[in-house]
Amino acid sequence: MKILLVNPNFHSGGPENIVGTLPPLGLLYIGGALMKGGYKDIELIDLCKEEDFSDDNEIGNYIVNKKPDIIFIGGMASTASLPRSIAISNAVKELNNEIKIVLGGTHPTYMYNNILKENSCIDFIIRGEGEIPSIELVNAYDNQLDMESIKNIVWRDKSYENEKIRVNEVSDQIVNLNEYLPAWDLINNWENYRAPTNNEITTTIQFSRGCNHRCNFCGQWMFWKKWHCRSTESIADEIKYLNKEHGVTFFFWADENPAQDQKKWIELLNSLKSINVNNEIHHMLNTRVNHILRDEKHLNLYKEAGIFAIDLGMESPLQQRLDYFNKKTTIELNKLTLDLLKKHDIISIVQVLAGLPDETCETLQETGNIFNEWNPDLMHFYFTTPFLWTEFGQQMKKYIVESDISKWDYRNPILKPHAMSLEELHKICRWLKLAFNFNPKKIASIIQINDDYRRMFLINCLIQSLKYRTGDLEISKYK
Ligand code: B12
Ligand code: SF4
Repeated sequence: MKILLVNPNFHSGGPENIVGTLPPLGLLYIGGALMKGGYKDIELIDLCKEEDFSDDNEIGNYIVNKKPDIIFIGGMASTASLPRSIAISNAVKELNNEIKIVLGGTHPTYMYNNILKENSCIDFIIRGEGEIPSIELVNAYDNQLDMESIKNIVWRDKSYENEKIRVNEVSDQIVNLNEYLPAWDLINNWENYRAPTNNEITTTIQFSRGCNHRCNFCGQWMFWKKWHCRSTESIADEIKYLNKEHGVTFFFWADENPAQDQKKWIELLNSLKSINVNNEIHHMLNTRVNHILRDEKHLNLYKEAGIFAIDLGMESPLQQRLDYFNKKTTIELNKLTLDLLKKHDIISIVQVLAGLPDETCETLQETGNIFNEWNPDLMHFYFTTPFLWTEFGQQMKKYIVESDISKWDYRNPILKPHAMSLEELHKICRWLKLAFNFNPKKIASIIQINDDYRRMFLINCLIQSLKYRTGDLEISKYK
């Protein structure tokens, strides 16, 4: 049984320009699970890195020549990359209709009905965490067993005259993250994964899945069902292995909320500190404002562990927005958090959500002014994106003006504000970001940073931010 894991070629710029396009961790977890299930003939095709194709037909040929029985396909940004997954699957099926194609990830987990109805090239969809259903599905296919008992899959029942889409029961089971590990050996060229900002070999890793918060625009908390993590030993061992065997020194954490359990988190930071003896390992992660404040007296430990930059989904400096998004924080606490990170020489990266229906030139200007005053090290302007499985997505349906989901990547406006055109929204956000990043005071303060690593990282981030400006690009799908 030959299995291919295919990461579709999709790029959207933004944070990719800072950390790079990293190994596709979701597919590597699926690969690890399938190997554990006894399937050894598995290959990863990362089309984000193998880019010498001129069209989908060439990609189809390349894949079909590898003679797979089953293909697992899915991009990390599962909404915006879906059209690429579908185009590649169509190209494969045109050449060989016998190959089975399985799709997974967040978007298919919720939008399975539309996807299967509209795309005959997809045979199966796996919903939620993919590890266990992937093993069960391949096993059932391999041994011609019934698909009915496999939880979390959606499939085409051909025993009906016109075929029926069957949606199997969803399991309550949560993956034991100590038992299922990514199949790192499937990566054949780690040199592909150097970050543009520091030229270090980079990867995503994951300690925990899920989040106990309930922000109204976010579907991640419901996707993972409940917060669960692996042992601190197992992730520390994985970091040691990746560093020693593959030279990885820059780790971008995939966790939504890694610090949720303070006891485990501090234990983990101590393990990370013990393996960061030469200060060569660099971690960048997302966390919440309340955890930075909670851990104030441990922020030196964060640094000793190798955490040099923290991404904060602050979303807005306007309290009514924070309340609407259900962020459960206040603007005062947000400001305090940025001050604390600055005091401890940890780079702060702030994500801002712009483009709600009530956005105006004034609210944008106020957002820019407040962030200029708060002075995080970096700021990303994202356009609020109404994924339909979220409460926010349901509320925003009537304001959606962009139906091409390849643009649902936070870099294109999807909702039309009442008081401004999409072009105005675009331009103002771009201008605010440029004015923020290239404020002479900011540049002067970056140049004065004593630490070479942080100074060069920030300078390179600014250079990269010029390369693709917010919402200004149409990157070719083949480049
Ligand atoms: C790390 C990360 C990045 C890194 C890149 C990592 C990389 N590999 O290149 C950076 C910062 C560069 C980045 C960029 C972007 N990202 Co991002 N990113 C993440 C993050 C934090 C972790 C992704 C991850 O590795 N998760 C861990 C793995 C194990 O989970 P998983 O991928 O979901 O996989 C599991 C299941 O979904 C399923 N599964 C997944 N794929 C498949 C496929 C098959 C066949 C099967 C059966 C199952 C299956 O099984 C897996 C194991 O259980 C997530 C949020 C999150 N915590 O997941 C956002 C997230 C994936 N990113 C998102 C977005 C929008 C983007 C960007 C478009 C933003 C932008 N404009 O730049 C770009 C797109 C870049 C690209 N080329 O696709 C969104 C996607 C939303 C959506 N509905 O599509 C997310 C969910 C963030 C969010 N909350 O909105 N990202
Ligand atoms: S804190 Fe982050 S991961 Fe958790 S619900 Fe809010 S946006 Fe989603």
